[in-house]
Order: sequence, then C-alpha cells, then structure tokens
Amino acid sequence: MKKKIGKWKNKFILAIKDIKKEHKIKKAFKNNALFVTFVLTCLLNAILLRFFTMPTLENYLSFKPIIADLGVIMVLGSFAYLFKNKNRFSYLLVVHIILTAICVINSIYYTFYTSFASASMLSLAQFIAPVGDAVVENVLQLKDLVYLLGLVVFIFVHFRLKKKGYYKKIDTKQERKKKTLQKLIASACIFIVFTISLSSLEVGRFIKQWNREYIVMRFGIYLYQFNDIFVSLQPKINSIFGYDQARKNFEEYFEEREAYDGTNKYTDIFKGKNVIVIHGESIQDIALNRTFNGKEVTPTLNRLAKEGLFFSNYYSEVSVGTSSDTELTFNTSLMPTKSGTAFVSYFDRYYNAIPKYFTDLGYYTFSMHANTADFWNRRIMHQSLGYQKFYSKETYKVTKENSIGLGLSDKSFYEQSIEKIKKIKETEGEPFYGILISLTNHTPFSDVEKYGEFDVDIKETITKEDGTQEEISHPYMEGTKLGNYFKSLHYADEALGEFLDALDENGLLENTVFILYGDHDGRLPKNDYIRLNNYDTKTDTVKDESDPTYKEYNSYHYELDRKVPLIIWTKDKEVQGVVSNTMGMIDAMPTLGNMFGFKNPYALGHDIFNIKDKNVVVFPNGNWITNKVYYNSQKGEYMLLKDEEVISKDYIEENNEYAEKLLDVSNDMIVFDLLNPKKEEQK
Ligand code: GP9
Ligand code: MN
Repeated sequence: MKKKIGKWKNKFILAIKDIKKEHKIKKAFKNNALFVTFVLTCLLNAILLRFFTMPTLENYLSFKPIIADLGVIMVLGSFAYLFKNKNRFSYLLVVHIILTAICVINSIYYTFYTSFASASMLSLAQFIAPVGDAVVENVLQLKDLVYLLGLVVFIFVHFRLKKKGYYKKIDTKQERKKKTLQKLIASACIFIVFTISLSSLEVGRFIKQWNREYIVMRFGIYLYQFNDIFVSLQPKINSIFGYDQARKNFEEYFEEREAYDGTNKYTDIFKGKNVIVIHGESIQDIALNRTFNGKEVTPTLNRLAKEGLFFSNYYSEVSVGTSSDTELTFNTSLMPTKSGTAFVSYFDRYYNAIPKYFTDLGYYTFSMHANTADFWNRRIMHQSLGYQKFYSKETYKVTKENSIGLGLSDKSFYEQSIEKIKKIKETEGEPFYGILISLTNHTPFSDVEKYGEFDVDIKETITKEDGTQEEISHPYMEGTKLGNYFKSLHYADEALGEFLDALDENGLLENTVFILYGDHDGRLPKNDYIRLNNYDTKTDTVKDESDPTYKEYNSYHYELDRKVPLIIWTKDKEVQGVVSNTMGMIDAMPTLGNMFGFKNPYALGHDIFNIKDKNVVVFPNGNWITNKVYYNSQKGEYMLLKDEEVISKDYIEENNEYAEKLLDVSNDMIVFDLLNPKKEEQK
C-alpha cells in the first residue's frame, strides 16, 4: 500500500513539474512574442515559396531547408535583442521586409525562368530587358503577393502587443546582451544539426551555387540568397586588383608566343557550309570500337569516325564546371577559370567565340539543350557567346514517358530538334550553325531499364558431357557503373544514328558539316576500368596483380582513358582520316576556324594541322600531355607514352612553364575582361 501511495506521489510531482515547465515555455513565448511572430511568419513564407515553386514530393518531405531557413531567421532576429525593447520592432520590421522581398522577387522570377533569382543578374539589364514588360504584367499574380500576409500579421501582432503594454518593460544592457547570446546559441545549435545532415555533394553544389533549384531545396531560400550575393560579388572583387599587370602579361604573351599560323590543306574547305555540332554528354573514347559479344557499343560513332576525320588523341580540359567548361573552351579557346566557373561567375565578360564569328560570316547561330535554361547559367552565357537563339527545356515537350535520367531522352530531344532545325532553315535560311547538347548519357547511368537491351557480359557456348551445347554467361561488366555507362552510351549512340537518318531524310545533311565531340569523361570508378582490363572468365573475378597476364592500370592509364572523341564528318566523305597528334578542346576553335574561314587572334590553342606533333595540351590542374609524355604536376612525375623516347629535363621544364603561363594568361583574360574592346578604348 505504502509503495502504491509513493508511486502516485511521484506521478503527481512530475505532473506539477510538467505544468510548471509548460508555464515556463508559455512565459518564454509571451516574453518573446514579437520575436516568435517574426520567426514563424518568415519561416512560413520560405516554406510557402518552396511549395509554390517546386511542388514535388521530395520537397514536401525535406526538413533540411526548413532547418536552414529557421537558422538564418533566428540569427538575423537575435540581433533585435541588442536594441532597447521599444526599438526592437523597427529592426525586425526592416529585416522582415528584406526577407519578404526575397520571397516575392523569387516567386515572380520563378514563374518566368523556373529558377531562383541571383544578385549577379542585376548587371544583366541588357539581357533581362526583353522580358521586362512581361514581368510587369505578371507582377500582380496572387501567389506572388501571399508573402505580404506574413508581414501584415507581424505588424498586427506588434500593435496588439503595444496596446497590452508589451514595450513598457525596460531591459538593462546586461539583460539585452544575455538575451542576444541565448538566441545566437540556439541558432548555432540549429546550424550544427543542419551541417551534420549535409552530404559532400550538397556542400560542393552550395559552393558552386549554380544549381539553384537544388540549393533552395536543400539550403532554403534565405541561405541560398545570401550565398548568392557572396558568390556574385567574388568575381567583382577578384578583378579590382592587378588589372595593369594582367594586361601587360597578356600583351607580352601574345607578342612572344609562337603562333603556328599559316594555311594548310584544310584552309577554307568548309566555307559557307551549314554546321551541326553535337556536344556529346560524357562520350569517352574507350567506348569506340569496343564490342561485347560481337556487338559494338557505339556503331554510329564508329561509322562516323571511319567515314570522317577522326581525332584519336583528343582531350577535354574541364575543371569543376564540367559541361560548361567544355562549352567555354570549345567556343573560345580559353581555359576554365582558376576559381568558380566562367559560365556562372564571368558570364558578363567579352568573349571571342565561335558563334560570334559565324554570325559575322552571315550564319544563323543557335543552341539546343532540353534541360532548364539556367543549368550552368546557359540562358545568359549562350548570349554572351553569341548564339542568336537558345532552345532550352521550355521549347521542348518533356513528359515522364519521354524522359531518361536527368531529363528529356536523347531520342525525343533529337526528334523534336529536327522540327526546329527544319523551321530554322525555312525562316532564317542558310547557312546556319547549331549546337545540340545531349543529356541522356549523364552520370549516374542508373536508368538502365530505359536504355534498351545491351548486354555487357561475356557469353560462352560450352559443350556438355552429353555432347549438347549450352550458352553460359560470365557477368563481366554487368552491374558495374562502367557497364551501365556502356549501356547508356549504346542508347545515346542509337539515338544519334536515328538523328542522322532523320537529318538525311529531311535533306539537312546536304551542304552540311557534322561535328561531334565528347564533353568530358563519365567520372567512372578506377576499379571498373581495372575489371574491364583484367577480368578472368575462369573464376569470374578480377585477376590478381601477381597474375602474369595482369594488365597494369595506374592513375596515368586512368587519365589517358578520360580521352574523348572529336569527329568531323560530311555525308559525301569530304574529309577522311585519323589525326593522332595530341589535341585538346582548346584547339577546336583554331582548327575549325581554319576550315570555315575565321580566325580568333587571341585563341590560346592551335590549329592541329599547323602545330602537329609540337602540341602541348594543358589541363586546369597544371598537368599536361604531349605526343611523348603525360606529366602530373602535383606529383612532379610523368609517364612516357612512347617506349623508346627519352625525355630531357629541359623538355619538362619548358612545358611546365608553358602550362603555367597559359593558365595564368587565360584566367586573366577572363577575370579582367581583357578581350573587351570597350576596356581597350578606356585605356
Ligand atoms: C546539364 C548537362 C550536364 O544540362 O549539360 O552537365 P554536367 O553535369 O555534365 O556538367
Ligand atoms: Mn557534361
């Protein structure tokens, strides 16, 4: 009995404690009513913005952006406690107006661009002007104004509190400091939880800041916007100091360098012809002429390479900007920037770019890509490069059924693009220059069931004891990322084949030069390459390094396998052959310029038919490759590419110096806008 009474007593004490606790929380809320209203209304606005703009299940279930938004609001709100009680409202009101404005602006912006606003766009009045009228017409949509409701509630609560004498209480300086600190500590705890929840991919994307929907979905709208302001200011800060030195170095570089100018048998051969370029997502050279069970991975590419001009040692030179870096280097013969990416941070610089030269030659120039236009900031950057029109996702019919991986499938993309090209021919006439940026063959290559049938195993027919035959399968590359890559590329190749057929049927291959490059490697694991080279069918495993037939595969082999194809092809086989001199994406512009009749005097690459075996291909990390050697600048080591060659110390040092100077001058040309004719005039 005593025990029972004791139990009841304990329960009673706990209940009283709970009530007291509840009372404390209530009191805390009451004492901080204005702050709490501020936090809740701003948080609700952020949640509403995400829900109105990206109504996906993933977004609904995601807590990360809520925590992030809460953290930002709390930090900003905390500083209100530094002010005297009566002045707190004014401070919070200003912050509230700013946060509400962020939501309203982004809501309007999203309607137009299916993306979020960036401070860097403020300097883009010339590009935004054409849609200005439409923005004004749209401004009164109800969903854009719903965020003002939070502000109204906040002001209403303020007046209620004022009436009740909330602001009469006077805090000492000490108390104000203590309260600020308490709120900041609470905010810090929120940020710690948030930071722990982040993956390295999310952090990486946050630093690059270009994949705006992705960032808002994970980091919330407020953190996105403040990071955006910081990232947008960075290029401005970078270009404040050192302009004179940069120009001096730039002028010296072009005075001193060996230009390898002159004509060759390809000069002007394609003058006046239409051009269709394929930016082949993640197409790697290793897939070409590779077969599984007698079936080619890339029959279309193999045919084009055989019938056209095939550059067999062609390297992409990308940095963190991957696809966009290749677009930059291909179009301008400049290297990716040392920090940030040119497409995102330096879109407002002046570029001597391929589409501009074609425009000057009387071509109609266009680009086509079925992803959102803001991906890699293409909407803006394609204008900077001089494309007269960019056909982005908005101009394609994209459904769940016709999508694979990142978005619209290549087959559907090409089918829809043909119609656009036909119209271009009709309305704009010839010649035209157009680039189509493919999408399906993009990492992680996991939409396997949509790629169609292509086995990457090894099939073997064995004769059983009873004399009958049976086909058995060794898994080989099945289930590996590289295996899935081959399946995906097989699909992309098939799509390309269908595209070529359709171009032909519509007479679009007449008088047209077809160019294809792989934009970069597929970022595939080294172990998969080892398996590709060292698979043992007897054991169905990867051979041991001690096996005498084991084929060495080190980091140099890996780098060499990142090679991509470049093919120039015409229906009537005007150019044919294999060009094996080492060449980089940076050499495309001068090589093509020579064929089509234009020349960029500030190209950093060379016409491969002039420089031939003297070419040095530099990578953004300082590594470089020639016909003779692959040099790793981080390790200060190299691998010989020809058995019999002996390399002198001078050769390495000269090329190291060349690589360093090239990267410096390229970076300066972009950061300091050295090609801008207006800057020259200002001098
Ligand atoms: C996106 C596509 C892929 O639109 O071009 O970009 P990547 O991830 O290869 O840089
Ligand atoms: Mn790419």
